[in-house]
Amino acid sequence: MTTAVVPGSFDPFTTGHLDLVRRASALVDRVIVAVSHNPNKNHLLDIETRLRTIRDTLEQEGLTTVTAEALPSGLLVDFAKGRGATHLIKGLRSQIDLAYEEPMARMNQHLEGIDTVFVLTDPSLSHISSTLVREVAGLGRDVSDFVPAPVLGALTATLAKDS
Ligand code: COD
Repeated sequence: MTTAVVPGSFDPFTTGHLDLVRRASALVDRVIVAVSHNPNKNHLLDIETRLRTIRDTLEQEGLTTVTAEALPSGLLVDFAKGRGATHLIKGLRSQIDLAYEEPMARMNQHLEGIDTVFVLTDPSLSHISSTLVREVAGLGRDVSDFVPAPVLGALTATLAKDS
């Protein structure tokens, strides 16, 4: 059985992330969406909310070979190795993404022989990032084009609570 990890902050999980996960699930038998939690980072959605909304989305989309779990502190490759994964799968929106990802991919290959597979973003989704979704939603605009329905509910509730 082939297993790959799709890591990210997913704050929030967007339709771009969903496209990446769907395409990753066509490449391997099992995909683990690994949700990073950096205590020093000011996440909008807490880790429990991100996991719940990702799991609800996966269920809604019928992505039965994909699971989501929190990424423990430590090296991503150690987590991947521990789960029996042979590859990381990441999305590439632009040359900027590639420049950021390349040294990490090389380091992960060196450390544990785990290769990173890059999936080119669907051009119709390449402008979608968690950062911009947070910004647009925070300024009161509808972001239902950019996030799956379970995420939209949690995002709206969190922003209403914070305002
Ligand atoms: N369409 C398709 N894919 C997309 C889109 C989109 N519109 N938007 C984002 N993506 C992809 C990204 O390219 C990425 O592959 C993934 O979705 C997740 O995106 P984000 O923004 O949630 O994730 P990031 O950039 O915050 O990454 C967090 C990671 C934990 C993945 C990263 O920091 C990482 O790999 N850390 C490694 C830690 C480590 O072990 N370091 C030491 C050795 S390298």
